[in-house]
Amino acid sequence: MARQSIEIAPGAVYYPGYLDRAAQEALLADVGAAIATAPLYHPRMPRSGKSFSVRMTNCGPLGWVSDIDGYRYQATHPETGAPWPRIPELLMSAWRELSGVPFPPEACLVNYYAEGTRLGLHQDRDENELAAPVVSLSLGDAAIFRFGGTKRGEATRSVKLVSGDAFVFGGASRLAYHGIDRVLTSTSTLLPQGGRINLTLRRVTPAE
Ligand code: MD3
Ligand code: FE
Repeated sequence: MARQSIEIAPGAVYYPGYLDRAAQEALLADVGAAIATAPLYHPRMPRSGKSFSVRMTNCGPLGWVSDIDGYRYQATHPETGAPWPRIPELLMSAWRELSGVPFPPEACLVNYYAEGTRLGLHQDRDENELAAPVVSLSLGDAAIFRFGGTKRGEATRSVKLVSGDAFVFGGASRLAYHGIDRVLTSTSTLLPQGGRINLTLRRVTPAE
């Protein structure tokens, strides 16, 4: 299924066009079903309680949440109290194909970017199994992704992510700073309401 891969930095491998249009539509249907059970919500920043502009939900045994008390993984949706829905099989198979590790992911964070939404530069370090990469898939409108080093202030580069692209961040890139500068509105017809969905698969607890 993967046609091409480009290592943009050690451990950061880009698979442009990983999912064709039919696979994107199938995945979107699965994600829509997950969102119907586990609604998108606006997480809040620790301490300040300020809302993220990105809306989020999760699939899998664990989901990443953020509220005024901090960031953490938990087994239930913060608003409904229900367990997160299962990770769709299409994503489990993408993980098997791309992650390079023999154990399954535990969390799939679903980020929804409406027009004008950004995600500031940050590291993903709430996971206790940093030997596993983060596998990311993009659906819908394109976005400008920013990727830097493992220290704040190091040089960054921009990559345009389009619907169907996959990215794997492991090894020396697992703790790289990254963020979404902007969504390029009306660049995809996949989401009827527009905007962009990003799915990130993660291992949270130690595998052994
Ligand atoms: C590099 N999501 O959910 S995906 C996130 O498009 C997140 O929604 C962005 O950053 C999005 O935490 C970026 C690309 C990505 C995801 C995880 C990474 C890049 C990463 C983890 C480590 C290094
Ligand atoms: Fe991140």
